[in-house]
Amino acid sequence: MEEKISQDFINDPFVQLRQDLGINKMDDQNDPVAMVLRHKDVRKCAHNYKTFKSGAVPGRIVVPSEVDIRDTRQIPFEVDPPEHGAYRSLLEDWFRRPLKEDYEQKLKGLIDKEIEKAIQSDQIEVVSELALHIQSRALTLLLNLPLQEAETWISWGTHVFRSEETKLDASKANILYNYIDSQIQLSKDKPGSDIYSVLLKTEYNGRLLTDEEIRGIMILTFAGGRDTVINMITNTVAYFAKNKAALNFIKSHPETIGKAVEELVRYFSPLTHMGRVVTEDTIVCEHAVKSNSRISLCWASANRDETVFENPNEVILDRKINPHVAFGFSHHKCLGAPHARQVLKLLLHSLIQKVESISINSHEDNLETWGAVQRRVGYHKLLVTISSLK
Ligand code: EMZ
Repeated sequence: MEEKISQDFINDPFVQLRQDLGINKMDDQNDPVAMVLRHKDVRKCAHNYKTFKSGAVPGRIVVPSEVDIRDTRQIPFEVDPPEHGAYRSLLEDWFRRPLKEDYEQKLKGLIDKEIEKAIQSDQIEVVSELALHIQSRALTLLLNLPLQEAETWISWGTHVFRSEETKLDASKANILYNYIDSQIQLSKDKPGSDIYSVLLKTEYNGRLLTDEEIRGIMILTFAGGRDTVINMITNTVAYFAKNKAALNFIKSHPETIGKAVEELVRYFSPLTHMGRVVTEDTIVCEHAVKSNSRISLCWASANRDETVFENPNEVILDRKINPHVAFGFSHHKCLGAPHARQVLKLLLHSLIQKVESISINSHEDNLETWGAVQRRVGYHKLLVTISSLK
């Protein structure tokens, strides 16, 4: 019981501040952020794009801010309505392909293979040997590129802008930018059916997308769905290791997998928060915020709001009402969400079909620090043994 309490504390470190103040003030590279913690306020601010904008200097709405390592605007993430919707509608069909049956079958085959490999090893490090591999190989389907291309992405490690030594690593970011530029050039020279070739033919406002716009779309595709998906997979494996009954519950109730996916995403909230730049002096949750300062929408805190979710610190795999905001809310909702949901759904299918139990041999937490608050967003390392269903 004691272990459960301390674990919940790490998972919902915002509880006291959310209840008492509704805001967590923190500094980020001398550009402070007021984190908005309550579900209702998060949704209200997310909806009000005129006062809380995404279309600021590229990189500034990310916390920690990426202004020093990035000039390219990520699209549609750093664009506000109405342009946001216009860009989004160009991309939506492509990013919804994961819901098609033949795509799903391919993705299932790919994830099954990774789980089978994991079962065959005596021990596996989940972050670098399972989650990163699934994320990168699954991405080849989303971008419609050969599977082999994933080897390059795997070599970059879990985050494209962060390395072990530094939180914002410009030289690492440059590897990604140069890679994207060379891919755009390759598709110009020899058009195919990959995402770059498709974007090069796409029209926006009666003209073709520019290279800079394509770069912005691709940086988002690589950066936004990387550590988030990796944390999601790693947390899920750890969760089933610690809760064998939960794995058995899904085995006997596979029809709950859709709800289980939403619940695990709510509970783990792989992206803690996302910033906005304030356009006029205003009040958020009774706190004055100044024009040109930053707030952030704390999805992780909103998803544990006890005024919205019953028993918020419990994973209820078949939770009926689940208005979580883990993929964002209102205009800016995650473009990669259909893909991420499919990856998690098929991972659950694979686990219930192939796995008897999982045991954790050792782990190293991945803790984030937001002002006075620390949150465990995932693991740096998670060594497990996965045993096969007989
Ligand atoms: C940005 C962000 C997008 C950012 C929805 O989240 O994800 C972060 O991991 C990246 O560092 O650049 O893409």
